[in-house]
Amino acid sequence: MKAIIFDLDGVICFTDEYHYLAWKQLADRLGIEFDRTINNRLRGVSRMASLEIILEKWHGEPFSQEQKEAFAAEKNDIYRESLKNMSPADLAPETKAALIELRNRGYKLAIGSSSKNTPFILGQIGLSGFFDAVSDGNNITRSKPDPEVFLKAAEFLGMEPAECLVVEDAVSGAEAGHAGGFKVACVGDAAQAGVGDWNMGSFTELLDICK
Ligand code: B16
Ligand code: MG
Repeated sequence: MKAIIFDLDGVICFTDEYHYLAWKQLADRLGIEFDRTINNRLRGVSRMASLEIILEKWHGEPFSQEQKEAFAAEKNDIYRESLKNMSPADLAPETKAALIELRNRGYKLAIGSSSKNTPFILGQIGLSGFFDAVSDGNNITRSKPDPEVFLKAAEFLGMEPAECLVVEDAVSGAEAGHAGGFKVACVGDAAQAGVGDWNMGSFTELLDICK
């Protein structure tokens, strides 16, 4: 392995709680049942696909595309307000140290995130310009579990999928990695589901996998 492609939300930083709270605020306003179990299905999934999952519990008249886009924008405004409070202190010191150690070991490092807010988040946590490549929601047309975001990251790095390890917290993200021909190391929800080639208890276990 020559490169590592990191998912952002749930791997490098914990914006997943902000996503949950923002969707919860929208769902409560619309009177739609939404809880943390449903929220787990939104991990790694694009904004509009997330909204469709939430609307499965809507039993009224179907919403128009225009209304759905307004709901997604409303959620994103709430979410972006929370992101404004993030700072480099939201990057765990052990995560930052592990990233630097992996770079020192000679690995190329990239981001593979479904989020269109990736550049803003990387800026907030002090990682703008740190990665060798960033593939995110702004350069893809198909969201995880489609492998497009990771294939683009490998392409930006000039590497083949077989040369890259994907690190993911979402089951949909692990599926995307495998569909693209990558090995996948999981943390969090995906590790608990046991869907990775490695299922880690913490991010720093990567230092044992990538010697
Ligand atoms: P945005 P990741 C994903 O980020 C999140 O896990 C998912 O919950 C979110 O809906 C998606 O980004 C899109 O985010 O609304 O900011 O474009 O895990 O792929 O880094
Ligand atoms: Mg994630």
